[in-house]
Amino acid sequence: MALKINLPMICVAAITVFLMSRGSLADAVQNLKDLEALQEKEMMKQQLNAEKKGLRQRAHRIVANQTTPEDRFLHPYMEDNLIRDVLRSYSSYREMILVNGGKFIMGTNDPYSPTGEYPLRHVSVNSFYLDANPVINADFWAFLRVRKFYRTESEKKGWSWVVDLFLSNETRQYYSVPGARGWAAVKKTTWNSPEGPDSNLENRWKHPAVHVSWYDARTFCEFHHKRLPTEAEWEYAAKIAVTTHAYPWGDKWERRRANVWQGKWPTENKKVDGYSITSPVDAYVPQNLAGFYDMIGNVWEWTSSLYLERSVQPVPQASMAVLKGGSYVDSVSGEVNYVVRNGQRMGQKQDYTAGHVGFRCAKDFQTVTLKKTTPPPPPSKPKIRRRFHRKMRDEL
Ligand SMILES: [Ca+2]
Repeated sequence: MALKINLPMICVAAITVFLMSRGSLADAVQNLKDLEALQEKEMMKQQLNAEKKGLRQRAHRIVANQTTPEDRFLHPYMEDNLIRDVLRSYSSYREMILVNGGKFIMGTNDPYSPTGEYPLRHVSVNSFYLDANPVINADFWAFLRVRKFYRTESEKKGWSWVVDLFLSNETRQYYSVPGARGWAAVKKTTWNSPEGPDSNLENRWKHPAVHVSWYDARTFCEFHHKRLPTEAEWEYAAKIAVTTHAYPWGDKWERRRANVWQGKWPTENKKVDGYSITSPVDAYVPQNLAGFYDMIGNVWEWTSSLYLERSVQPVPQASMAVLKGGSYVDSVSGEVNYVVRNGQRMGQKQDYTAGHVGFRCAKDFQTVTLKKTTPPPPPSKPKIRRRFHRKMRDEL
């Protein structure tokens, strides 16, 4: 019986043998995907470099709103979560933005400025890194888990300032002492019980850490090999794309850009912006082109600068530090507490703690210089074995 030769079968067999000899098809597809990913990464790198060259006076990164679904985050109160797992799940909240140094205009022409902003002047800052958002509760929790014996200022004092409107009836009756202008000094209030002993941080891990003093903020930053920004650095970063304008995005107030107070202080909070107390640090889109979140509104932020009444004869007030940005208890018009704007400032003692004060960290920019690689020494010349040559010559 003659064997029928089927041509397609031979082709399939040949290809199969070929593929078997070169690895499986799946491997080949995977290799291709890897290569494409590598190419894409390279292209992004080139694009970023091009952007850097075009944005010399601005920051290097432009960020879109990157709100992540809540279920992707690990919550510290769950006992079996290790610190590193919690930190990893909140890693996008620890980004720093490189700000290229330069000059900008700071201050006002009003010699009687109540916030001491006089005079109007040119200020220059060196390049530096600044946190893209205020430090969040999850990171502060992790810091205190590592520094187990560190006690925050409000824990040491045993109380902190809270807006009276946010207290429960029980806390108001048994734990609080009324203060001025709608505030109350509340016992057992600290970073993880922000409105008194019956409050907690549930659903607030992405909110800024509050009830932290200047000392607490400085200790946290130093723990992460960072530092607090100066007032000039903070304001330069806020104004990075708009120079002298009132808000990080321009001159005109825009709704849903910052968490401030709407309503009659201190008894009414309409929360038109969606939040009555603090808000997640990425609740709104970044406030400027550089990608900074929550520069104005939400919480005041500590700086490393001393609070100076800049009158004609500046008088340093050594026991106070500058806070920037305004908070959820401040307003656009100034009818309620401070006017929220880029240049706004407040002075508080370094041990001051309250529910509307947080911070973000900065870091020096150091130019990375590549190490000079020394070229390998030239190959040494082969030693001439004279005796051998002499012998060879003799033989010849
Ligand atoms: Ca609000």
